[in-house]
Amino acid sequence: MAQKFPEDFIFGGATAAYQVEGATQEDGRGPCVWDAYMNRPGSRFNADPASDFYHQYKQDLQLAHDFNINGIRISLSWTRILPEGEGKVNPAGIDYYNKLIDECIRQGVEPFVTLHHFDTPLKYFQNGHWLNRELIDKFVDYARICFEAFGDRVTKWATFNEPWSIAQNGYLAGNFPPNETFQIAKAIQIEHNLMVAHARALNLYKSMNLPGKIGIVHTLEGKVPIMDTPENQHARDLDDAISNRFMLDACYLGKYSDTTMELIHEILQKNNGELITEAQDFVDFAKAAEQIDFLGMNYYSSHFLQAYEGESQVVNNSTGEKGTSVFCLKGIGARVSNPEVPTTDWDWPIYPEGMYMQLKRIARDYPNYKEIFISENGMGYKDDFEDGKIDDTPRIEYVTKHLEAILKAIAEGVNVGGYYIWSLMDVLSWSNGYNKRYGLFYVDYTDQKRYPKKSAYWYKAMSQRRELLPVEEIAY
Ligand code: BGP
Repeated sequence: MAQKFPEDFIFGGATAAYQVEGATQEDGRGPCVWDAYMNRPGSRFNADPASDFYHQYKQDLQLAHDFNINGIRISLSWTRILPEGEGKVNPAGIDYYNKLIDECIRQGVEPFVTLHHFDTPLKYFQNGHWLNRELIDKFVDYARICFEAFGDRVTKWATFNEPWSIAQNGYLAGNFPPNETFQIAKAIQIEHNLMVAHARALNLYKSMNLPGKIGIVHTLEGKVPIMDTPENQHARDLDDAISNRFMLDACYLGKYSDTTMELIHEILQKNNGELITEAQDFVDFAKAAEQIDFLGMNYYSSHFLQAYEGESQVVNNSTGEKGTSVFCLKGIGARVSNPEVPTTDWDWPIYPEGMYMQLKRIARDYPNYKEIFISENGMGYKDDFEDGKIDDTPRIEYVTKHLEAILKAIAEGVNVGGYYIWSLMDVLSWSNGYNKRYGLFYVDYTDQKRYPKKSAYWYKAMSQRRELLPVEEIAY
């Protein structure tokens, strides 16, 4: 008999405020970093109206309900709640999220709420962003307001979405604001500061005796040596340390292990940088590591590492033109293509083994973890729309392989409580715009109509039967 997903497994869909809401100027919302960035001269796209979730949320939650989706990741827009980032609360912002959360519950779609999904208030971004430690306290103040307003009903909270993407994309690859490249020391400092903000918000939540659970969402990229030489393995370890291990240690060990710090110091030394920490940070880490309820794991892809001695160089593929990416970091390694592994049009290797490896690795290296949710996984694809139909079989195949990896890890004892496909409906992609689609529901951006893709019917049948289904079984 085919392996079943656990009884209470969540088949969810993921979104993020900035990528779906639109309405960036409505009802008193203040500016965040991405508003200024997306509206810069020469920008190819912006966030209005995105998927118009601000107005269409009832329709989207009805669809989620009808397609047997029992969980949704949403995030809160900091500047909808606090237009200035601090100070006066905007009642319209609180009102919107109250209505949204209530509607989720009414439709039986449990909300998994992230406090920060990349959209830092503009003012703080301009004032040093996460390099400025003052932002840590501002974040905790904002978190308190959210916990007080929504904590009676929200049962899953995440402090941050993908701290690594904030650091890597903004300060190494240069495809997120502030578009800096190769600032390796800054990236590591930002990771640390974000871990402090995470720990303090989590500890605050735990002191408030609210009924829900709290964790963090990390993107865990698989790292594999392209050929098994000691030099390539070391490049793998270095890339893994900066991308994954450094922050997992903070969240689950409550400190950075000696081996982790050796790797981080090696990277810093080769890039003439230093890491600044305060003694209290580690007190907060230790307390949070004891209390963290779950890890949200986003997984899309893995990197194949080759030893590299040269200067840093990065070329981002943000148009979907296959084979155009370059990613080499000084003191770390080169991410090279593996001819045996297929890629998406955006050069992301499709490598479900990497997901399995990361799940096992959490269970092995951080045995105090309680539960893991796959908080994002999915395939960016240029969907063909024909007479209201979208046959996205490649997406179904991609997701199938990843769900197989999850089932394998579950069978071997890893506690995975749910899967949130990225994305519920088509959304704005941060650096790729609107032609890179991920949704179960197609969005016609001209009139905001939704069309269930073949994958939506497949996902529904799977969620009903709690087992993987061959794509051929879906009549569409
Ligand atoms: C994750 C983010 C999401 C989402 C996804 C897909 O890193 O948490 O917000 O955008 O990646 O990425 P992209 O849109 O760049 O393809």
